[in-house]
Amino acid sequence: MYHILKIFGYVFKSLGLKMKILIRFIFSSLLIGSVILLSFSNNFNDQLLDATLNGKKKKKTFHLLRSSESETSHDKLIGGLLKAGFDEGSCVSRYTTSLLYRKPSPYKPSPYLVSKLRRYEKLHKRCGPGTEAYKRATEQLDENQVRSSDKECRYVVWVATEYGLGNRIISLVSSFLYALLTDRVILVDQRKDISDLFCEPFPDTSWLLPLDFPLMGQIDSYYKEYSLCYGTMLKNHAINSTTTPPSHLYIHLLHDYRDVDKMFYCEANQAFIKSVPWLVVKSNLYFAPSLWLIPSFQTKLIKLFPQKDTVFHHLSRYLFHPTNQVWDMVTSTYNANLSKADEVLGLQIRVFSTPSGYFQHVMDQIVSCTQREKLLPELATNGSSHSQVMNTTRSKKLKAVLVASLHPEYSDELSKMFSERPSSTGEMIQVYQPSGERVQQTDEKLHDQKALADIYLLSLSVNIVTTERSTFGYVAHGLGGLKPWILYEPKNRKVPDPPCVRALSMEPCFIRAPLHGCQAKKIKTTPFIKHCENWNLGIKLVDAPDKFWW
Ligand SMILES: Nc1nc2c(ncn2[C@@H]2O[C@H](COP(=O)(O)OP(=O)(O)O)[C@@H](O)[C@H]2O)c(=O)[nH]1
Ligand SMILES: [Mg+2]
Repeated sequence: MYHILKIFGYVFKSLGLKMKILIRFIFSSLLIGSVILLSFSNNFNDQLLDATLNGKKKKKTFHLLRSSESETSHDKLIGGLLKAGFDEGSCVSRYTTSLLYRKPSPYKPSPYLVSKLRRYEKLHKRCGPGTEAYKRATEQLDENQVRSSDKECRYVVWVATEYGLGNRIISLVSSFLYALLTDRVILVDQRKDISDLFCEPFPDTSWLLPLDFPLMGQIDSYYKEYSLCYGTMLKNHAINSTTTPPSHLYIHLLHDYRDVDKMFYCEANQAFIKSVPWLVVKSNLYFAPSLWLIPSFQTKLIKLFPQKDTVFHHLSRYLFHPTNQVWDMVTSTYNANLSKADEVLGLQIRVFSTPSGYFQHVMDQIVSCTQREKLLPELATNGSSHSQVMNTTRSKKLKAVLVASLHPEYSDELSKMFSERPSSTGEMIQVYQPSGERVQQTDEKLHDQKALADIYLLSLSVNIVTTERSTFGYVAHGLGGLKPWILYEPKNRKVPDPPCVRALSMEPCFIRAPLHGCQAKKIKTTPFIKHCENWNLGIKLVDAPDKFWW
């Protein structure tokens, strides 16, 4: 290199003055031109990236986002959960989400989970849409028979059902876990707005089920009656040891499933299912806990998730990266309203009664729960002014309350309450609600994007209060690695006593668990499976040893 430069020097010296000036001019123009081009191409991405980082720069206290430290050394691959090398600009949230969290997640993925995900990514790339293997696998669907030579790729097709975003996310996580455990590739139905919400999670391939998938015209009609519904085949005694496996099966795991459908969770039935290349799954449930009760899966699961209540937390952070549009909503709200606070309390208020709306007893319940659990301060005694309280108390903390609800009245009331009278501790309480959609409008693009932004914002809280049996709340606390306080369902329009309870774990509840089938005994005796708080029909994962030692 040194010699080349030396030769270039001699040649340059020997040139005339005009030639030298011309060469200098060309080089300088090239340099300036490329710098301008580079900055232009990064401009949009930088703006979003900046939006993510800006909130952090405004932080006041140490435990919030620490500017220089988190910008340079933040764990953008979240402990190896994510793979490096994706284009950062097309999905800014992928590597910057962790910047917005007030502290890094204390839950680290196991090395086995990390290596399993890397192997999964390779499998998905080999079998995903557009590959020869995918083409061969879909040809089997036309012929409706399994070619023994073509067993290299097997699939789980996750169908988007009519249920809300929370249900979609929890069932997708469960289906992905099933795919991981059975070496299948997951493909997601893209006909609803999934690609307006999430970026592609796997490198150099796609998780979207191609629109020309051969069964696309039929899958909406699949239900319990369908002859290739697995439960129905069992009911009709259509499966025995000599049955040739079909090229696809429909697995019905919706809340209205029958005992025969629940036999999907039995170890003995998995052998037949394994031989079927295409599984079309409809679910609105978080069925992961029951996968833990299938003995051959449990061995793998213990290695994948040594801390058993981290399944949803890790898999949701691995799979779901909001699109730039949604991320813009999250970061702009965060930077404008939450970044300056010393602490954020998330309040997720879902009113399931009909009619839904604002109710005084729900408002009273929220105040009662948050004050009793010391999540929000009491109000100062009547007559004391803001300045008096500030002078007599030491705390000058700013607490932001992020409210997610379809009804804006809850945050309005809370805000009014804390603006009219100071808090007894001197803490400043600021209430903020990013959206107030009033009615559920699932599959409206902007509505669903706002819902996802709300879920992400809730997940950034330090503490979170959610509503009993709300899957929207499940996703927010699971994603955030937060053990929520759960608001009990009010009965007869009265504030429940107690108003809320601390959750057993950050995992979602499997609200329609197969309590009476092959897993009945195991549900009772497995230490890391518990009935959900106040909901005996459901089960959830908690962190506990694998076996009882007494
Ligand atoms: N933006 C927003 N949408 C909500 C909120 N609560 C409910 N929704 C909408 O209503 C749907 C409710 O379905 P789901 O997510 O399954 O939650 P669940 O009904 O509480 O179990 C969501 O997907 C949203 O479309 C909220 O707090 N914010
Ligand atoms: Mg729901």
